[in-house]
Amino acid sequence: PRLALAPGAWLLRGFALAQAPALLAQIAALCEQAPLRHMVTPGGLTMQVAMSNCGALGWVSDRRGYRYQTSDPDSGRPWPAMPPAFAALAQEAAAAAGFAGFMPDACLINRYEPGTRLSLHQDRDEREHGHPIVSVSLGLPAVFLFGGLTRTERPQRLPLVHGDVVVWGGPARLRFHGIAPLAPPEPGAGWGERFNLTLRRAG
Ligand code: MD5
Ligand code: FE
Repeated sequence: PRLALAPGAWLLRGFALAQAPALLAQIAALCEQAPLRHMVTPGGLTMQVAMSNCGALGWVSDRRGYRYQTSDPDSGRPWPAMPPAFAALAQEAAAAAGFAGFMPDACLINRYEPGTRLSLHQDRDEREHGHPIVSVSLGLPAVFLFGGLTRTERPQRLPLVHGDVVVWGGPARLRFHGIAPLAPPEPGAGWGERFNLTLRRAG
């Protein structure tokens, strides 16, 4: 069942639930090849979210700016290949939201610990903005901040839980968005952190 959040934005609740254990195992293996790290923004701030990438292109930030590149700046090696299951999941989710033929070439792996936030921003480092972005939530829940096309529009708050997939395309592709500070786990939660996979056509 798909829920329209806004024109071009579709929430597929639980779409990745069956594959979630396999996705988490693949994330752990990828992060042995290309460890999670806290990147620095062009303004000199260290990001709270820890990041890595897989696929032909990976998103990086440093004092010189934001960009996609084929190698991991920490090791100089190419990013690990994107697991076929990641690309297949992204393609199926995009198709369910009406974007047939989505072929991601970049997967950003975001890790949020309790207290971690991601401030309001737009995703505009990709070569073309005509492709959707597929976002997979795993582990601890988060409150997604879904803003407008200007920074000043007050964001809507959308809870995202383990297994949720959101497809951001068309007119939603350039909306401002962020993540509110992650709440500490409820007693008995199965996880201590949230992972988000963000699958894109960057090149
Ligand atoms: C997250 N990550 O939950 C989010 C999921 C990022 C990032 O924001 O840049 O790594 S992607 C959410 C997204 C992407 C593109 C457009 C919109 C949302 N949107 O229109 O709201 O860690
Ligand atoms: Fe973003």
